[in-house]
Amino acid sequence: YRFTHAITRTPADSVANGLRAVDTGNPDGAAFRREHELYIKALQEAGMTVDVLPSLEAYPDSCFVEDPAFCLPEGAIQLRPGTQSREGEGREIRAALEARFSTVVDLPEGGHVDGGDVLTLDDVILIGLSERTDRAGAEAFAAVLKEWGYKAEVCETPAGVLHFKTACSTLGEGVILATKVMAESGFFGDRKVVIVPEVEDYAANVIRVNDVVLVPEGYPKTLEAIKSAGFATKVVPTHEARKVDGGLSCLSLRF
Ligand code: CIR
Repeated sequence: YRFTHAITRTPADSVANGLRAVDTGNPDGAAFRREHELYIKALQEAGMTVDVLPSLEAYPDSCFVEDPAFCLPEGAIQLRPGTQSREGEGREIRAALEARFSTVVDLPEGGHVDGGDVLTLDDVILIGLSERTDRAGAEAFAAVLKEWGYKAEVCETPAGVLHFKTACSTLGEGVILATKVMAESGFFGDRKVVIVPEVEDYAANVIRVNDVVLVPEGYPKTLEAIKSAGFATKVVPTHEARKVDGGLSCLSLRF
């Protein structure tokens, strides 16, 4: 969670057609862009240099740049998102990865991985199988990570959760934030887990950036739980992103 850089992409007006599990109304492009600016500002205030890529109308979900790539100090991996309308987003983000990394590799052919299914902990990288991430993709991805010297484990994302990280995040210092279902999954061994109060499940997706945890606006119980666990927080609005199942982590690649 010590980062110097982030890659983001401006939301397009076509985000109104973004994918969602439950329809609660379309996000508005202009309102989303205003929230996105506050998000970028929060990353900058946390000490990061933020690349802002231009919006892509052809890809309604393309502001969720976390899904088509994964970044580590050793290099970046161009992924293959596991839903047809997003598959081309990997190609679209390639140049931005190459501008920041000397090593950029492709997820080996065959499977699919969404970056939203990848949780980086201090000692292991967890890859959640989901509607988007299949076993072939997860295993090929784990093999690349192992080549780069990381421990990687494949786990089963609980049913009804879009992405593994929709329901959990790293707070840093060995502490995880997770929904009750995720906390009871056994994936986290004996690590310390702060549990998200049940009515606030959406707030399980936070990001630790350097000294601060960014928390979505409107989840006071989760905010309090994170503060009580000893973390500095900053609240960021994600009301538009939420309408298309997006959260704080999805909106950037951090490295
Ligand atoms: C999608 O369904 O792909 C987008 N509407 C939301 C992606 C959220 N990304 C993430 O959780 N990493």
